[in-house]
Amino acid sequence: MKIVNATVIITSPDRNFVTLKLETDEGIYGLGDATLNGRELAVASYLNDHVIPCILGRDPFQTEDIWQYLYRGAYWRRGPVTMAAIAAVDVALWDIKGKALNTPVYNLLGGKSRESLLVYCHATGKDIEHALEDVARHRDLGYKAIRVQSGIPGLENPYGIAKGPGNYEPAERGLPSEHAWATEPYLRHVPALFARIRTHFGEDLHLLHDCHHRLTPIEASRLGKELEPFDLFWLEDPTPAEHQESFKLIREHTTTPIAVGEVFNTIWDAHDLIRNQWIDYIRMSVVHSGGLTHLKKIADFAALYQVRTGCHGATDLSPVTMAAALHFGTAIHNFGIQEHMPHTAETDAVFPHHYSFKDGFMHPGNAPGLGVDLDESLAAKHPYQRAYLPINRKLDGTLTDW
Ligand code: CS2
Ligand code: MG
Repeated sequence: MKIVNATVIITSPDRNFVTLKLETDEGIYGLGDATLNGRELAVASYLNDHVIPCILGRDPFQTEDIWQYLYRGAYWRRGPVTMAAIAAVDVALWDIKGKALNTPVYNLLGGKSRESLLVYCHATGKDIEHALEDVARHRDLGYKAIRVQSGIPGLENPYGIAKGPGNYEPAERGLPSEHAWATEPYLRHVPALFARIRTHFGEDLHLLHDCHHRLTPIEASRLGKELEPFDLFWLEDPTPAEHQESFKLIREHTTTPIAVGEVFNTIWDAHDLIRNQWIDYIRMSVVHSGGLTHLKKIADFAALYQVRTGCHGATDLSPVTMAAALHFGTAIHNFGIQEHMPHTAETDAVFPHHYSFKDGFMHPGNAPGLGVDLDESLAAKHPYQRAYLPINRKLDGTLTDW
């Protein structure tokens, strides 16, 4: 079998998605997600201008060799644009392989280690009362694990909180908006939020919280310690992770489990975090970490240190990535949890899929390959629209992490 055609399809049903479609001489095609929120066109160009010419004519079954060719052959390794482009090719190849062998991708990755995957959703509210209402709503939808974020007194529009009814969307169309951030009221508020949730909902729900990289290691240590009585499933992205050793300080101060990795691209971003057991969950995604070929190696490495997976699953990862994550999580031994931020009906219409949600768990479906498709004529009706993630500044105007 040979790859004979490759197309990059950019569509914006309600947010931007970049998809790679690889076609073979036997009429089988595969899809790979290449979406990099706010930098979508850079990956599209990387694929069109530099990758596609090199892969036409190759055998799509050679997932390992093609991965190494794109990673090593470029000379310039790593980085989100490169690794998203490699992931798109890799995932499309696994999709082709599954379809050609008439089996779901999970069977190619080790077969079923479990029947379905525990997922967590997002509950948000402009204040504690509204957050409690949203937790109740998600519990009633069947979720067993809920990430909770709430507005902070004195801060307008903090990131991660829905502005109106319905789910929140990280990116905003147009140029980046700017918001004020202050750590002091946040640190005072979050323990009060989780105290109320536990009092109200009892011990059964798994509760999670995302710090969006905004704390210093010592601030994160304090928060982790203060949240211990509320038994969190995890505290996510407590501090930026370029300096992996920052997590040592947090680990030494708190037993609250720590999750990190949605912005990582290769094993080298997480190597020290994993081998020193400074984290409990690695959140790298199929699309931003070089695809299934690389993420499988990362999961196997993490398993040696009892670190489990908790793949990023926000709406800026397309249904192709969600499908790939579910096949991956079905097969690996050290699966922990999967993030589930449901896409809108418009996105689901552009990407019809076989995966499903029921009673707090997801299932990838049993269709050959990934079990997700792209309706190209519908996709063409939704052209790209510039969109960015918001920017955060401290009250004095200094740019901060988010
Ligand atoms: C968030 C994401 O889902 C999460 O954990 O951190 O919303 C993240 O901010 C976006 O995916 C960024 O593109
Ligand atoms: Mg996050």
